[in-house]
Parts: sequence; C-alpha cells; structure tokens
Amino acid sequence: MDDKTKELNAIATAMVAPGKGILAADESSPTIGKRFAALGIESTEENRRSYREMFFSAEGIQEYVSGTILYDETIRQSASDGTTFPEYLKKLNIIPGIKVDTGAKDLAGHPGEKVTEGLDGLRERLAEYYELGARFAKWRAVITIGDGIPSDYCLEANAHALARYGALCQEAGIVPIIEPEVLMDADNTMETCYAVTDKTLHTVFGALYRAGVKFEGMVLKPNMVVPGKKSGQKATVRQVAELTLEVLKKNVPASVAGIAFLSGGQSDQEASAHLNELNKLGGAPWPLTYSYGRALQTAAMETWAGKPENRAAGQAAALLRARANSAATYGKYSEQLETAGV
Ligand code: 5MM
Repeated sequence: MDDKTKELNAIATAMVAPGKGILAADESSPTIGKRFAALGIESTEENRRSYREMFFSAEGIQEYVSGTILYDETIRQSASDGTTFPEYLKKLNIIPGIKVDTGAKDLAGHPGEKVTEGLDGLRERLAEYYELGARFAKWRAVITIGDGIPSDYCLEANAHALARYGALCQEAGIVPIIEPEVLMDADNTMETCYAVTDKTLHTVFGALYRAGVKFEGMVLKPNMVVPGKKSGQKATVRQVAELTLEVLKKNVPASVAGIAFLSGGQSDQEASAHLNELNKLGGAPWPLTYSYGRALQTAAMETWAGKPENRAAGQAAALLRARANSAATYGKYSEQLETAGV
C-alpha cells in the first residue's frame, strides 16, 4: 500500500471497528420531510437540526457508532453549544461523513430504472467537504427489480458513476462508501434478489477496478439478500445470512476494508438479527457491520416526535438500536437486548 492508501485504510478500518457501525443520517431535505410528515413533525431547518442533535448527543452513542453520514445542510449546522456538527462529532471520536450524490434520477430510455447523479463539480465539492471535516463520503446507486429489469445498461451506468465517484473521493483523501442498493420492495423471490445482487456487485467491482479505486481505502454498503416485500416468501434468518455471505464472497475482493450493510426497509429487529447471524456464520474476510438509516432511527424519531420534552426518551430509543446492532457485530445480539434498559 502506498502512503495515501494507508491513510485511507486507517480511516476505513476505524469506520468498521469492532462493535461499531455507521449512522446513516444523510436524509436529503425531501426525504426527512417525508419521514417527519408521517409523524406530524414540521420539517423546518431548526427541527431537522435539533432532531440530529438529539441523536448525536445521546450519551455513550460513540461506543456503538464509528461515523455518521451527514447531508449538506447538516454538515454546515451546529449543536446548541455553537460547535459545528463535524467538530462536535470529532470530539466524540465519531468520524464525520457526507452524502455527495445528488439523487437517483430516471434513466433516459429505460422506464422504471434510475441512475444516480452528482459527478459534475464533485472534485470541488469534495475539497470543500474535506475542509468542513468530512473524512468519508457516500454515494447510493438504486437498482430496481421488475419485469425485464435491471437492464445491463442500468447496472453499467450506475457502476460507472460509483467508480468515478470512488476515484475522486480517494484523490481528495476521503474514503468512499460504495452503496449499490438492490431494492427489496418488489414481488421477487430471494433467489432473484441473489441473482441481481450477484450481477450488480460483479459489475460494480469491475468498474471500480478499471477506475483504479483502492479496495483497501473503501467501504462497501450493500443490501442483504432477502425476498421482495411483496413476494409473500418467508426466509429464515439463517437463509438470509448464508445467501448474503455467499454472494459477497463471490464478488467482493478480500482487500476491501469493510462491509457496512444498509437496512433497506427491514424491521429494526430483522436488521439486527440478520447482521448478528452473518457474524455468527464467521469466515468472512472483511469486518461486517451496519450503516443503517431507518433501522437505527425510526424508533428514536417516533419517540421524539418533534417535542423537546421527549428528547431523553428519543435518545434512549436511539441507544437501544445502536447497542443492539453493536452486539450484532460480535454475533451477540439476542431478543433480550430489545427489552433490557439502556
Ligand atoms: C438515510 O437515507 C439515505 C439518504 O436517502 P435520500 O437520498 O433518499 O434522501 C439513504 O441513502 C440511506 O443512507 C441508505 O438507503 C441506508 O438507509 P436504510 O434506511 O436503507 O438503512
């Protein structure tokens, strides 16, 4: 490894340190607006700021969270004591990260498929985010399963964008989280999810290799292999873990610094149980941890509900999920942890 790759590898290794995972708090304003609206919370800039502060200031959260993915608005905001959020997190030994894609847009000529945008001006944006304190970044590609899709073209377009993003991040001294998400919303079986995840990862790693992305200086954020939500198919925790590990072993070089899963719409408990089983299986050449958005935040957001008087209860809900998923990185999660006090 050259010196630059060693530096990237040190950050990436810290992101997937034992017992720790990544908090995906990078909802864009439209997405957090939707989440707030469902709970009757007004999506003002101050509400978004104080929600994030509630989460970041939960006492002891740094024992379970290695890094937090921020959104452009959040990286420029401050905690109540005036410390900017990146500084606030750094003091807690939590690495600040930043979402740099500008969203998944319709792929021209390919109905039902998306391509993620955000490459124009990315070199300059990364330089600014580095100055603001970001040491890792995230880019999410969205792959939809449906009638005749995903097309090869969609996979290639998204892999190409992920690879260009990854190379630009590493040039800037920022660790890229490479997130190719195969959605779990459709009526497909888990065998189809496996096949599409297989092809997606194969295409992505080919593009990363050709772009010269250093695997030691990146973190992969994949979906797990699960049945589509509308399929009616039931899978055991063991089946999900086995197929997920199998498809990763088939496609992900052992030199990748770590794997941090997305939750993708799984329930809080499913996301913890699946990660736990993956770690219990053993034999993975990479650390396996979490980079959950919904599966870490839903309970806390519901409990907080935009009311200052619910702050402590919201923090307790946040800590419960963080602690459960931390235990899952050791294969030590159990249902008792769901009811134990924090
Ligand atoms: C937190 O949500 C992230 C950003 O979403 P938008 O770009 O739609 O605003 C999202 O990329 C998230 O980081 C991943 O999907 C993982 O979150 P889940 O909820 O799947 O664990």
